[in-house]
Amino acid sequence: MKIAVVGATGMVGQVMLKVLEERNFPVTELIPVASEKSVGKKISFKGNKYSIVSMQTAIDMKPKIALFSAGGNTSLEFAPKFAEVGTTVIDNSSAFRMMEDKKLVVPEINASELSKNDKIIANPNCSTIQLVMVLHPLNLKYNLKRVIVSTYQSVTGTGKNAVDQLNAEISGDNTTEKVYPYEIFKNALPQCDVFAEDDYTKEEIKLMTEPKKIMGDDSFNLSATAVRVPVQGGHSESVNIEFENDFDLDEVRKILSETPGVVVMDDVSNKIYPMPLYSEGKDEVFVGRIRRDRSQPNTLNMWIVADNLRKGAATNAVQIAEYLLKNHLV
Ligand code: 2RA
Repeated sequence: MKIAVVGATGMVGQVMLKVLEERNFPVTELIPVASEKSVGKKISFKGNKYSIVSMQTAIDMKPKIALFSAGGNTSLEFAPKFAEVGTTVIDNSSAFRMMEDKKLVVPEINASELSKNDKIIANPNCSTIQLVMVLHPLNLKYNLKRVIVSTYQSVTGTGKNAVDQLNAEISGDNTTEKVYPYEIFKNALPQCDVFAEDDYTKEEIKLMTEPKKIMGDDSFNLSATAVRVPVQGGHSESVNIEFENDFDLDEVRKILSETPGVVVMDDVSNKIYPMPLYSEGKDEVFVGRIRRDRSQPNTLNMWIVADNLRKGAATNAVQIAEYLLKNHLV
């Protein structure tokens, strides 16, 4: 199958290529796309060398699927052009996520919504994906009433320049270009993305809106605070969940441990809990510190960690492509 990866030289694009290889996705021809300055450069994939091509060249090659991770403006301009030539686009930007006529998909939750008519499919925000992987099975059992989430997000979510800023600051080089408004090393920035309405950031608004669309349920409330921390392995989230109905903690752990793609790491007597240093490079969503909230009935706290570049982006996108292929939707 002819597959394009748009943004092939970016952090997520590189992980998309890695995941396509690891999962042995049936790529017969790879079409790597990046900015004009990268056209002609070679990249390796499955032991072969491929030249990076321009967007128009890729469109003209009519790939079956195009995985996009090149920013919202690029997606808005070029995803429809790929769709016009019959390509199915899986887009990792926020451009199409909340559009009425576009599907926002986490395969374990709502892939069944997909049809042959979906030519542009939105991949959810990384911090959303790990959250809904845990919320969904619990919602089915206990009915969510209100969710409060505080995130501790990896600098990889901002891209390579942010990782470079952190590593430069760690080495004492404070001359590098600042991606963030402040130093990130030894710091925590209560700002992921730009501020929008009601002094929430765009990241927080994504966390408060995308889960309802993915889960097909707007009966519960969400409030979010997104924080950037000097970490590289993945995003962590402290989540407080109030249900309509009471729950049993052992049953909660059993439900989550039986949820595909979720791993329960919850044995505090042995200091077993999820941490981003150990989630890096893995595709599962790790959950621990599961405990009843003594301050309010029907409420629990938990800690959720995942590699934001993998299940939070590249792996989820490739899993959507696998679903499309398996169900003859491409
Ligand atoms: C971030 N979720 O972490 C956003 C985009 N990847 O910055």
